[in-house]
Amino acid sequence: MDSFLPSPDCDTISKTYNGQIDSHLIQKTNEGYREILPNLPRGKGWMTEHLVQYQGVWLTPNFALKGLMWVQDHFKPRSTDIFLATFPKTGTTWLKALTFATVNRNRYGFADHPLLTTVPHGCLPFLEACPNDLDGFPSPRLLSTHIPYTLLPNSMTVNQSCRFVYICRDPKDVLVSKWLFMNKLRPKELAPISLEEAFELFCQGISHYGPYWDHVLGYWKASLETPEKVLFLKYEELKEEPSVVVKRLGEFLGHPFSLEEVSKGVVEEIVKLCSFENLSNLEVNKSSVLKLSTQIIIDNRHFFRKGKVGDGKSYLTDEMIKRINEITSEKLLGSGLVFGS
Ligand code: PAP
Repeated sequence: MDSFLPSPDCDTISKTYNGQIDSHLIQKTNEGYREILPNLPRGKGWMTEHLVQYQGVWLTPNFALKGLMWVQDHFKPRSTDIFLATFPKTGTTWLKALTFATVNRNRYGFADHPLLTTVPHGCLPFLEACPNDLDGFPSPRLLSTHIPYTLLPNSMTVNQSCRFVYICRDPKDVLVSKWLFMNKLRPKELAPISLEEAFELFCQGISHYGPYWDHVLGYWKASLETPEKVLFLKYEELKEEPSVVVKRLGEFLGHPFSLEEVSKGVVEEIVKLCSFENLSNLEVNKSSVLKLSTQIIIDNRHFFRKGKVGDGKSYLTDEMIKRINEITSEKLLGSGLVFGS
């Protein structure tokens, strides 16, 4: 299994989107992008000055929009592809670590595992961040994406048997995690965004890849319609019973844990390796950076804050909690999906 691809995302995307790699397809995407950009609705940005709305979803006007357009126009999926799909701050880093460790468990020992020296984002790249590299990746490709299910091209969702693992999280925790994270990344020239402002924007759906509830529902419905293709997980369940969820993950990905592995404690080893306590204390995750583009360089430590369920509530007023709970109940009504209180 050759899924370990040390962080090709970063440099490639920046060169690509800055036009230094001469590619006909990228040029075509860039042309389409320049044509549509001026006419897109704008909203206040969390990390960038503003976000733009494209096909109903709010995106950063450069990186995310171009990435989505490229995927829709030119990405060539393979039937063996596995995508980790997430809305930002719902558990991407954790899910990447668990998936990478599960799929590659016969390849690496726990004592010298790549996750001990590489941030999970470096082990499992973003689909929309590395357009030029993907064709050269060996199968099965393990990729991640923030793109809502409903915006993915049919080539990924209908025509191929690609598999998706989606993780969602209580919106209050997502909002607060996102607000704190984005303010760390927000350029100094822009005033920090207040929690009140972030709350309003989030409730209106104006946040990266938002509205949040639409994102969740897209994958939720797909998981009900095609459970063999879409595994739907909750951060809270993963926190509560990590071993149970990791076994489900292994099963779904076609790498079920044998009885022998279970009795030897392999599942627990994976859970321990990928735990917040372990990952957040590793040197690489305390002091190195992830280079997503020439402009976007993120300290790895920002991906690990508290890793707790329910922490969002300690930042929000009772009124805010009430309102976000009401929006959630309304949006999810009849879907069969519920979040905690
Ligand atoms: P991203 O979208 O920027 O990749 P993502 O990994 O989805 O972020 O979410 C980050 C959240 O997951 C953080 O939550 P917090 O702000 O509420 O603390 C982060 O702490 C948490 N997280 C990261 N790694 C783990 C882990 N191994 N176990 C549990 N939670 C984790």
